[in-house]
Amino acid sequence: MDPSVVPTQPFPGQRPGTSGLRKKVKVFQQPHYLENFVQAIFDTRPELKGGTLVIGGDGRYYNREAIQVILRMAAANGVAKALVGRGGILSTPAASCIIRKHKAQGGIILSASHNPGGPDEDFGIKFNGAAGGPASETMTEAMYARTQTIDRYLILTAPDLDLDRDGGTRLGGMTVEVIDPVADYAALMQALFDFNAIHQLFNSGQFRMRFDAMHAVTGPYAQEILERRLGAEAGTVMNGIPLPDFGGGHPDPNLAHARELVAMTQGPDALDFGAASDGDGDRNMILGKGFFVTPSDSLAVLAANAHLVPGYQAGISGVARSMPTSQAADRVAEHLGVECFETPTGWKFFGNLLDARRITLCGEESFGTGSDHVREKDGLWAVLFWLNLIAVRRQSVAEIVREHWRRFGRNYYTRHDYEAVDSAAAEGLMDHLRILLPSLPGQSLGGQHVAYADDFAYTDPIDGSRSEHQGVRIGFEGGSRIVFRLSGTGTQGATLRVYLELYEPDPAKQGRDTQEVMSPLILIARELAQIERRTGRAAPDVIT
Ligand code: VG1
Ligand code: CO
Repeated sequence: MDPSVVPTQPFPGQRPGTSGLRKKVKVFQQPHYLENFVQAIFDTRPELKGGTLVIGGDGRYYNREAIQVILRMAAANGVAKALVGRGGILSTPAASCIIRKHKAQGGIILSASHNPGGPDEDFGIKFNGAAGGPASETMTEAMYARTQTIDRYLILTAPDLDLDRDGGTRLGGMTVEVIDPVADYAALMQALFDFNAIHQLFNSGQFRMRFDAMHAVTGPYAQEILERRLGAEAGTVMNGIPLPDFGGGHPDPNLAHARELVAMTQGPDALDFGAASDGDGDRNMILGKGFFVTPSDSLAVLAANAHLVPGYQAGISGVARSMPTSQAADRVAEHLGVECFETPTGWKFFGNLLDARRITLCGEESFGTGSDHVREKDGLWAVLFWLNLIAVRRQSVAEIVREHWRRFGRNYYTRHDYEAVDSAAAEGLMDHLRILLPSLPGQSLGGQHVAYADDFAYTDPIDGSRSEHQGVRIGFEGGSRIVFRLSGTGTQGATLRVYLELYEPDPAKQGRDTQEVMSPLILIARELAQIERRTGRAAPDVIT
């Protein structure tokens, strides 16, 4: 089984986006396409030679085929040991946990997260480093540069391995160990949260919940943790079997795509608690009885209550949020007297702050919350955190959040997405906004005074690296904000994201409908960016 050296040629466009390289399955299926990118990982991460590599994915279409190729390439590139999740399954947070626990040099995760799966849908691949977190921009730029000059890759000729049985085998000079994808992760959750308290909550007869795994990777994790270890009744986990096409849906836990679950938390027979996770298990949505918790509020509530949970009893060292995430967490940080950081969109920007222990909790408005327990956002972790809080505080989700608003004020928040817009039109819209920026401060838009307007740039406080053009921010006096940016995870045209935030300190005005409260800001955003004229869209495709 000598490694073959296969001649190849560069493909254009193998630059990782917000979270890895995402393309249509058909693009990945072209001869040499996957191989080129994987070889670029091995060529730019020399520590993998002689090291341990974790491999797994969200179970989507092409997951198993890709893993077999990556294993043969890992062996040919001198990796000493590969740890693979049984059935090729590893959620993103579990992969991060396993990299850290087994002191691996890195991991390759196959996922396009919340994007649909299937032969005509999306696939993705990302590399995580030894700390367990997504590759930094410096690393992904090096990989991209390598893909542009690549002329060969190394691969063994060998039959497919059986990935469905735990245990070790050899592939050339490499050991392959098929591991339980859930065990290490479940043990970590048990170390962080008060499982007895949650167990009692589930058995109180006073609490009904459902967890929607959306036919994606968290099914087996949620069944083990919620149903088996915590004693939730059978059937608590819905859509619990990972399917290659996620049952035909978008495995995206939000009000638009998790409709069935949302409906179960409404009406006379409403559940007390509903939660969902995405394709690769790193996102979460939290619902109470007739109540939706915005991810921005969720981060703020977790920060304010962290001391009630065993894993964070000693308090938190700091908080970070992505720039478009609402400023609700900032107010909590100020109250606690801890640092608060505003980073560009994408989990990779939290890694340095977590490693340096400057922050304990972090989150994004896009249904991502996490902590220093791993280096990825973590869907089930957030769900368990909420369950732990409910068990300890003996209050409903709505009571906990409303009390939070009374104390800190409410940051009304919504995001409007315009999907698959013509790329040139979307770029033109952003250019138009950038040109307007210098003239905006001091102006009045729709009766609101612009306090600042800029194109967000970030200097990492730990390594000094700089990231520019991370989104256009317009801040108003009083704390309202409008943010515009283009998505870095889509695979078709461009997606324009418009993020809107309005601060309301008065408890008497905190119970209003979000879209109604936001309507003046929405109008300002649409007019300022000339959304309809430039994109041809009169309304957003998805509102969250
Ligand atoms: C989106 C979200 C971002 C998140 C990223 C990856 O990126 O906005 O907050 O980190 O997805 O999440 P973008 O560039 O499309 O806005 V996941 O769950 O896809 O790994
Ligand atoms: Co995800």
